[in-house]
Amino acid sequence: MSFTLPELPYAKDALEPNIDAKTMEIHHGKHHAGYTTKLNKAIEGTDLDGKTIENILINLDMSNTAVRNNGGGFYNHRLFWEVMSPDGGGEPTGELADAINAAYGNFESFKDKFSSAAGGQFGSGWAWLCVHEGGKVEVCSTPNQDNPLMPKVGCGGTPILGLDVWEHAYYLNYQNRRPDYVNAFFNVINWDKVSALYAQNK
Ligand code: MN3
Repeated sequence: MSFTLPELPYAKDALEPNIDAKTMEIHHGKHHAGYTTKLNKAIEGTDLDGKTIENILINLDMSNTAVRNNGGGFYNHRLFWEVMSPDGGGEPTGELADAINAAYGNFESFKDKFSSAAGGQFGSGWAWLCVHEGGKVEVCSTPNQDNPLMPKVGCGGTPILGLDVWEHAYYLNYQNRRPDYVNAFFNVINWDKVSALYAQNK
């Protein structure tokens, strides 16, 4: 069994002006495709072949850089596409909103915390909102294609929202203005999807 590049759940220009079509095209069609191909190559013929990506990452040997980088890249981007929508933005409701308020006081404070994690990640990496068993949520960031599913990485838990802060994710449209890109991301967050992931993984 090998992993397949998932289709984007919307047209590549659907997130404009927040994320431009050219960036989406290269990011999905080149970067995510590249991680997928290299992941398949890295696991072919090993005992990881046939396992789910979650199982591979949770039990990862962190010294296996090919699986760490490309398995992370495969999983991270798949989540990233899913948690955005042209109908996104606004604020979460229901039990996810309750969990965010319990952890950070209110939505604005959460947004500040998440934006700081995204802005403060030196070099390439990701910002995350994760859920722990029991339902507590936590924000963190990780370098490169690492993610909190991996052993002793970031805040642990299961990622339910992820933001790619590699320059390839924003440089065409935003150049060095990462904070503007982070702010624009909040206009397209698919809170219905994030809430569903919260409910599935709490
Ligand atoms: Mn990327």
